[in-house]
Amino acid sequence: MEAGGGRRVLVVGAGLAALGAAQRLQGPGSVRLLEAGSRAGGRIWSHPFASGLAELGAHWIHGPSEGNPVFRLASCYGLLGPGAAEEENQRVEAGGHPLLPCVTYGSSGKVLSPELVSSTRTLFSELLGSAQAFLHAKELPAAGVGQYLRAELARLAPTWDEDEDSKRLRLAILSTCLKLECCISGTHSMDLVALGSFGEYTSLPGLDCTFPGGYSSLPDRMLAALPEGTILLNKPVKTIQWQGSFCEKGDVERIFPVRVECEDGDSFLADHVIITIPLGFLKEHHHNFFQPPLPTWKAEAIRRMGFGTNNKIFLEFEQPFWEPEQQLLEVVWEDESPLAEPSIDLEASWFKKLIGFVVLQPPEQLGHVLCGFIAGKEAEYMETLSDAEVLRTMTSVLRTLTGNPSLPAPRSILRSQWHSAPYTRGSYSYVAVGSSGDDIDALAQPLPEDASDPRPLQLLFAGEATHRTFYSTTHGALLSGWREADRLNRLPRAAEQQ
Ligand code: 6YU
Repeated sequence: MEAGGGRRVLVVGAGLAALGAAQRLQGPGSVRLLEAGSRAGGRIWSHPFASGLAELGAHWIHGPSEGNPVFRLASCYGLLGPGAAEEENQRVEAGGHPLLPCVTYGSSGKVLSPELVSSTRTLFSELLGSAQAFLHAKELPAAGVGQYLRAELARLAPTWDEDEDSKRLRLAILSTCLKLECCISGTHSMDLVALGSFGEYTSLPGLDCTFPGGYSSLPDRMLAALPEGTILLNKPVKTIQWQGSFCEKGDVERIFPVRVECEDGDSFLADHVIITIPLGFLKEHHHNFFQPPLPTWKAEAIRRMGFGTNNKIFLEFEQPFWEPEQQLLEVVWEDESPLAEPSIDLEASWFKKLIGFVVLQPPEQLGHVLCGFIAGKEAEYMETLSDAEVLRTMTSVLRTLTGNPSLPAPRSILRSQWHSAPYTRGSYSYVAVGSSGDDIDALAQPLPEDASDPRPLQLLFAGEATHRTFYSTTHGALLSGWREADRLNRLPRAAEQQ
């Protein structure tokens, strides 16, 4: 979008939704991004660690194939490795789950039988498939995905024809499967995820891939393509006044309906504002952030939707203790069962929520680095601990799992703290019990809601939480930004001149 006359558009945030919107806006006018933080990318954040980079936010392109705009854009910029575009990889259906060569450690210090692990995973993925089939069902057997899965397991477990030890281990493996699902959905418990909407999230085909030069290479390239000065960093927005009549000092002719005030006192006038801030921030601040406040239907959608925490813990080792072909080290606490109540003593057992570790590839470039995943209240509790405490706990967990009490401690640690991040307040959205895809659409609706308002589209809403089928992903975020830019691009010029 060219500078000069024409409509004035502000975009709040500089994550993928915001950059996508800025990239797509057309016609005369100006666009400016106001970002609270000191960098672009938002929940995409490649951070130096060990001898390479660690992804503190998004890790993979989920479903890298032609239908995925992040894949298309990244390929077009030449940011992906040679394997990503191979046709064979693009046809893989992983359903959002990492397909990596795996070893499963039990808490008794032994590696669990790959056959038992694999047959249990198959059972769990069949159950997940059946949970997704309730999308248009009139009646539901349970409100949450977790309750449904546990009821099914309680029904099935007595029919398993195996010894008590294998049954106990199978249930423990299923506990880990449930925790992995919490990481994927970004929730504390699958009991909080709405069963009726679970099938609405759509997986794209393709073997999940990473960015050899870091995920941040994508937002960096998108930003570099915008005119200089488009982005203002360290500019947290405090309030957005809309339905107003504001003018610049010395120019009473040009009236703007929106005024955006930043925490540092600076203010900006606009015809349109695209709001891409995370749902976690909106949940906490929308009451005072918008003046006048949001209509009740939108505020209620924000309240009902889910936004949880998924964190990563990176550990760098002098030497690997895992085999070169192993890319996922899974963790099973053998005394756990999805049929028993989980512990609520965070201090004593937060680390048991960790699902295991992905081995970062390639080690020649990145060093010997494990990336642990942990979701929910336990992930939030982990954020309150010091690096040294987390490193100590991880060392003790790994010594227990490997049965090696003298396993060398990691030489360094880095972890994400998305729940404490003031402008994010968590990791990504999910459809919570009591909510549905309609709430995602409500969040995406522009304001004012009256389509005949002479000053339409004052507030537009983008961001991962506004995409009905691709919420929680980078491609959902990018598409939402394009969607809102297209909405503005379609606005007749006459309406813009008001
Ligand atoms: C993906 C993946 N992935 C791991 C972890 C996280 C996320 N995601 P942004 O937040 O980027 O931008 C908003 C900006 O606004 C931000 O910069 C703020 O600073 C700014 N802001 C806020 N308030 C402001 C104010 N007041 N003033 C000014 N500015 C303000 N996605 O595709 N692959 O591997 C992962 C992962 C730890 C935290 C992820 C992944 C999610 C994406 O990172 C995320 O959706 C987008 O980056 C968001 O972009 P945005 O522009 O909307 O906001 C069945 C079913 C299950 C459903 N889930 C299945 C999918 C699972 C998702 N995968 C997750 C896994 C990982 C590992």
